[in-house]
Formats: sequence, C-alpha cells, structure tokens
Amino acid sequence: MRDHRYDILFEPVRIGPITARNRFFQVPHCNGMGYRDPSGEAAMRRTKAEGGWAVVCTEQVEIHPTSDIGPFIELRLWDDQDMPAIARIAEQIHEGGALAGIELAHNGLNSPNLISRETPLAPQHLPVVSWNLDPVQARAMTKADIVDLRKWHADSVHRSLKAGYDIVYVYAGHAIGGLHHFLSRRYNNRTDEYGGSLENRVRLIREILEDTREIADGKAAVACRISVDELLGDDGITRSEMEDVFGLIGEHPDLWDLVLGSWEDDSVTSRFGPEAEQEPYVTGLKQLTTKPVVGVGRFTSPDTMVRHVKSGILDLIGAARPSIADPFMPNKIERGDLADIRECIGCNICVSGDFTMSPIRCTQNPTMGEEFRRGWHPERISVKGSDSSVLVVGAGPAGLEAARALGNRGYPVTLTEASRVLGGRVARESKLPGLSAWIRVIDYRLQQLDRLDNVEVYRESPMSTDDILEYGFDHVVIATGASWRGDGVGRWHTHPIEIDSSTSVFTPDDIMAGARPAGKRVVLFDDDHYYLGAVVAEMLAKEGFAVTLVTPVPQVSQWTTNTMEAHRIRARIMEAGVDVRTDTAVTAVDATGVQTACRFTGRTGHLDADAVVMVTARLPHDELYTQLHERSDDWAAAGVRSVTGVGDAWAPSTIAAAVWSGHRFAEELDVPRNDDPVPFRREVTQLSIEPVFSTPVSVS
Ligand code: FMN
Repeated sequence: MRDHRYDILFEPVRIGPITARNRFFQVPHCNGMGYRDPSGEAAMRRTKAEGGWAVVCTEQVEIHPTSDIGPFIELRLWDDQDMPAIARIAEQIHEGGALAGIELAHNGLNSPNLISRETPLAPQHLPVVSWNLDPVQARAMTKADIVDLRKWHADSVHRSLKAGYDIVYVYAGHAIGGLHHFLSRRYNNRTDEYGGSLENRVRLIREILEDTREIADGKAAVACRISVDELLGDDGITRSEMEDVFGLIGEHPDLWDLVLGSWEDDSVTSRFGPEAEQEPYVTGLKQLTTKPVVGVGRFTSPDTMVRHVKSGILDLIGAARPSIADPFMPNKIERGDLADIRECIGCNICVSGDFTMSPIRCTQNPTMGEEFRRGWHPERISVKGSDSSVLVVGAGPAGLEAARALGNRGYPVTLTEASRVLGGRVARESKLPGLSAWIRVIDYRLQQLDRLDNVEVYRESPMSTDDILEYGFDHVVIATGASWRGDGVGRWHTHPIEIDSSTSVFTPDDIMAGARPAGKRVVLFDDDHYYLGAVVAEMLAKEGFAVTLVTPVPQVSQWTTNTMEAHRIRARIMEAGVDVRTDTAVTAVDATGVQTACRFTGRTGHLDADAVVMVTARLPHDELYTQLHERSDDWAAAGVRSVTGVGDAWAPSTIAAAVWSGHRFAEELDVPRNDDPVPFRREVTQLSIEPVFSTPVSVS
C-alpha cells in the first residue's frame, strides 16, 4: 500500500493539451540501440511505460543529415523512411500505458556528419565539438541556412505528430542541441539579429518554439529542454541569464525540461555528485513561468522527490538513470514496495553503451537492453522448468543475482559464501572513496533474497569439490570471483615482469584488505584503465603516501571517457597530489623502485619507490570449476547435471557484466537450447530498395 506521504507524486499534471497521469517523467536518454535496433528500443521504452512512468521519451532524434552525430547510434527522423521505427516506439510506449515524448534535435556544432558527409552548421565558423575531436569544421549559418533549419524542424514535428507522439521537444541543452550553441555566448559571436544581445541569441529558440507550437496546434504538447547554467561563468549561459531567458520565452513551451551544463555535468556519476545535485540551479525558475517544470538529479529517494514538488522546485520528477536501473520505480513507490527498488548506483555504465555504440547496459538491471532481443523483463521471469536444485558457490554480484533470479523462478537454491561478508568485490570496492553508492548492488539483492523462502544463504562456508559432489545438487554455479594479479601481466605485458623481492608489490586486493606499504613512496602501475587504479592512487595519496601513477596510455583511467568521468578523475587525483606519468610502462621492479619505458620511443627511466601497486589484470578463481570438470565422470553418481562458471570466476569484467552473467544463467536454466549461433533476436537492414549502381563514365 502506498505511503500517504508520497500521494503528491501520483497527482496528475497538465502539460498543455495533455495530462500526465502522475509526476514520473522519463526524460530523453540514448541507449546505443536507436536506428540500428529500433524494436529493441521500443521494447525497452514500453517496459518503462508499464513500470508506471507517466511520460516516456525517446533519446535525441536527428532531424536531418546535417545533424548526424554518428558513430553514436541515436534515432533518426531524416525523412519518411525513418517513420516506421519512430512510430513503433510511440506505439509501444502507448501500449505500456504512458505518454510518448520525442526529442527532436539538430546537433549543429556537435555533429561531425561522418555518415552523411554534409557540412556541419553552427552559429559561427568553428571546429566541431564532437567527442572524437574529428578534424571537421562547421560553417557559420547564413540566413538561408536558418530558414532551412526551421523547415527541417517543422517537417520533423509533422512527422512526430503523424507517428503518434504526445510531447514534441525543442532541444536546446547539453551543448549538444544546436539551439544551445545559438543561446550561448561561448559559441555565438554573430553580429546579426541571431547574435549579440540575449534577445537575439534566444531568437532561434523562440522561432522554433513558435513553429512547433503552431504545428502541434493542441494535438501535442511542446517541451523545451534547456541547460540552465553552462558552469562557465560569464563565458557561457549563466543561471541569472536563464532568468532573463524565462522572461523572454517562459510561456512559449507547454513544459520546461531543465538540465545542467553539458551532458558530462548533467549525468554526473555518484563518485562526483550527490542525488539532487542540480537543486540550487533549478530552484526559482518554476516561479518565472506558469508552465510545468521537469528536472533531473539521479532521483531515487521518494522523500527527495516529494520535497522537490512540495517546495515548488519541480512539477515533474525527471529521471534517466534511475529509470534504467529500475523501470518499475513509480509502480513500486505506488505499491509501497520501496525495498524492491533497484536504486541507480550512479556508475554511468549505461552511458558507456552509447559511447561504445552497443546496446545500453546497467549494473543494477541486467535486463536493460535485453527486453526485445532476449525477451528479458525487469520484473517478470518464467517459472522454473523443472524441480532441479541449484547450488551457487560465491555471493558476489554474479552469485547474488543468479540466486535471486533463480529464486524468483522457484528453484530451491543454496548460496554459499566462503567469507563472512556477502557481496564479493562490490562489498570491498564500495568502501573505497566515492564508491559507497555501489553497495546498493548488494543491498537490493540481499533484501530480495530475504523474501525468498526457497533460497538459503550460508556464510563462512567454503566449498570443496568433494563437498559439492557429496551434496548432490542438480546444477552447480561457480561464482567465486577473481583476484588482482601482482606480476605485471595486463595489456602491456603479456608475461610476468621481473620483480625484485626487496621492493614490496601490492595488488588492489591487498590494499582493499587494509595492507599498506612500509615506506612512503609508491608507484601505482595502471594497465587496467578503468576506475580502480585512480581510486586507489587517490586514497593512498590522501593517506599521506607519495604516489606516482604510471600508465602506458595517454589518459588516466582512459576507459572512463565512456562513463564521462575521465576529466573529473584527473582533476581529483591532481588535487590529491598524485604525480602522473602517462604513455609510460613499468617494465621491471628492482631493489630501489621501478624501471620504466616510454610507450613511443622505448626510452628507459627509473622511479625510486618503496612499494609498487599493480593494477593490471585479474585471474579468475576457477579452481573449483576446473576440478569439478576434471571429475565429470563422478557427476552422474552424485546427481550433478551441470557445472557452470559465471561472472568474474568465468572471465573478469565489469560488475555490470557479472550481474548480467548471473542473471543469464538463471534465465536460461531448463530453457530448451537454441542452436542458432546468434543467441538473441536482431533486426537486419531490409534490402527493400532496388540497387541502382552508377555507371562510371569513361573519358578517352
Ligand atoms: N539527454 C538528452 O537530452 N538527450 C539524450 O539523448 C540523452 N542521452 C542520455 C543517455 C544516457 C545513457 C544518460 C544516462 C543520459 C542521457 N541524457 C540525455 C541526459 C539525461 O536525460 C538526464 O538529463 C541526465 O542523465 C540526468 O538525469 P538522471 O540523473 O536522472 O540520469
């Protein structure tokens, strides 16, 4: 039953000509599926609609080939050929019971147009601000270009209405939507009526809002997504300037959707920003308009949501990442099942789907992106296919998820953990600076296991091969995790390096277990390139060690460009006093420190150190798996039918991958084997148009 304190979240909100049935609003977010996997996207959005979000939006939709931000895979509405995909998504959102919003985007300066090869368009001549630093410049838009842009936008509004959308966006946010570039002094140095004064810089947004409203004509609501502060001081959009923007066009849209700065600022990870971080920036803007306001802030606490509504900051609770982690969050709040909410941990692995052009993934929600292609659902799983019993060995992220999902299917499950602490690597890593929110991966699963009478959990229960064969479970899942190796093997060295035993070598596991170097000078060799190297470096530096981080790539924690954290990580470790040596490898550990080599020239060097921390690679704990398979002749007598490795014990990867792997085992147990080499459904390009190849003209 719903707690009455949360009633206000379930009040309807009028948005122009339409009414949202509650205050839960899934704001636009990309998902790495877009034009390539539109049915995958449609199923994902539908799941959220079923989960209680009153409004479910698409990601940014490119309205024209000059707005091509490939290789990112977004939706397109370049012409009518894109209509079936766009319409299918609206239809599925409606089937799920929500209103459908579409974020029309002309990306201007942000679109390198690599696929279309059209010339990028911007307020002034400037290099494009694409993520890959593409050597492409945008051309300053002429008046004719502006007329064209208005027409393309208008065309896309017509198409959106035809496709059935209830809310049509004008996108002026994140320094991505091209209208943002017109508004911002950083990008707009025009001297015509579209540059200079605020009134001029706002002109194109105003015109496009007016065009959109005229076409929507009461059939759909018009939303405007805008960055309320670019966090650049007077060089960009400021919060006080935004008040003037509201003075000029505050009544133009039917809904304001407020975001902060660039996408990196807006989707800040939990390591660098708390829930509701945007509150000071958005507070007060609602009072400058009669139109409803939606805002974001990795909202997972219904109390925070209520406070935002009651104190007049927001009308609608916007969410991207919390809706990814738990597409059913609104329904769970409504039912009063708060412990059932899979709270977003703010790791931004969802963002990495976009950056790696692969379907979206989520640490908390392994079904995200798998709704269509594998038929997975965040709240429903098929009932068990037999009376088999399952033993899960290891209660890390993979084991916990396997036990939870198998338990939900109705199997009798025994989960054993060698240590006293449940959670494996997540329990250890969430104690590191900035990673405390990650404990939610364990909390959610333990709370769920508590409710399952058919799952028994045993701590301090190390299992041997003999034990397992003696107990005679039908299926055995090995989820025993992995350990960091200390021999230097990783991407750079594929064989152990020379290590002089007089210099102590630590692994992240040693450091997380509380071990510390005896001396002060520490070299940390990061050949892993995700978060851990920099987190450990920061922690040791703050504890007073003199830390030098050595990495063979150009950037610290380079892979975190995919979670949009790399720049913050670098700033944080600089502030912590860590000395950084990029493009350098540790090649040996000697009696006085480490030998190094420049990645490019091979030039060698030496760094004095009392200790070395190797953050290079991990080795799976697969001994049990291997031993059990060596004794496969004994399985029949013991009643064992399968032994499967999952998560890091099978192949070390991200926490998201471990959770997914445990979940996959649970989904597929007793499901008839699919012999198709592609274990999921996919959409392939229909060769529907007769090819007409141009005939080369020969010149004699
Ligand atoms: N915002 C947009 O306006 N358009 C997008 O296409 C878009 N893509 C996103 C993709 C991902 C994976 C995420 C996490 C965010 C994206 N955003 C996009 C920003 C979100 O809409 C939102 O403003 C931001 O993540 C903060 O909200 P949250 O804390 O609820 O995630």
